[in-house]
Amino acid sequence: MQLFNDLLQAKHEIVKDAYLLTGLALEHEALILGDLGLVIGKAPFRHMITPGGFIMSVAMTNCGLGWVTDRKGYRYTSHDPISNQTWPAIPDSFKKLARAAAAEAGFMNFEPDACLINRYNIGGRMSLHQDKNEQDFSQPVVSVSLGLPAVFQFGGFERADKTIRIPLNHGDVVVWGGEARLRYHGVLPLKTNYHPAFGDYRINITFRKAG
Ligand code: MD3
Ligand code: FE
Repeated sequence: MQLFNDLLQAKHEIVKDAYLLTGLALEHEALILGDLGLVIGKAPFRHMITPGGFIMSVAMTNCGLGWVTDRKGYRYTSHDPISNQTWPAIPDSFKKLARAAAAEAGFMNFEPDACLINRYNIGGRMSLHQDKNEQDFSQPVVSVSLGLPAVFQFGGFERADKTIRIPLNHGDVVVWGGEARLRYHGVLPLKTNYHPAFGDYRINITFRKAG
């Protein structure tokens, strides 16, 4: 299966300090899928509530430290509020992919402690936002796309700044660090589609240093 993956792999600089690494997750796919199944067996996907009271269209779960939202606000927690157990540990296969991707983009020794897993169904979307619940903006964010394709929106440092659209496919990895770390970004509504392994879902796994 891996014979041709290197032909699909390429590195594109989107803007300064933001890189699209096409196909990078493909060589890690079997291990990632196995470990993803173990994580969601312990911490199932759920639709969280925004501080404003809206149900998110994207279903989420976590491993390591977990990003949560409810009427009280956005934050990172050590425990899953549904099970009251600690979130599952970040699997070694996930850490290995995150470190390899960060290094490929020039961010050495990335040690993520938080991993958010987003599940989009058809029509699922994420409106423009900044990721700013983390302690240390000097560390990059690594984002792994699996399953259905999506169009990512990438903007500036203010919500009203112009955005560009970047198609993201199964196996693509994006690394955002340095000056790109606080750019606005979002995901346009998923189009009707079918992926052989993921059916009508897109999964996005993001790695961060939150603590
Ligand atoms: C650009 N998720 O969970 S991460 C999120 O496809 C989120 O589910 C997206 O945005 C998704 O917060 C993809 C993309 C991402 C993450 C951090 C960034 C883009 C970024 C930080 C700065 C700039
Ligand atoms: Fe984000």
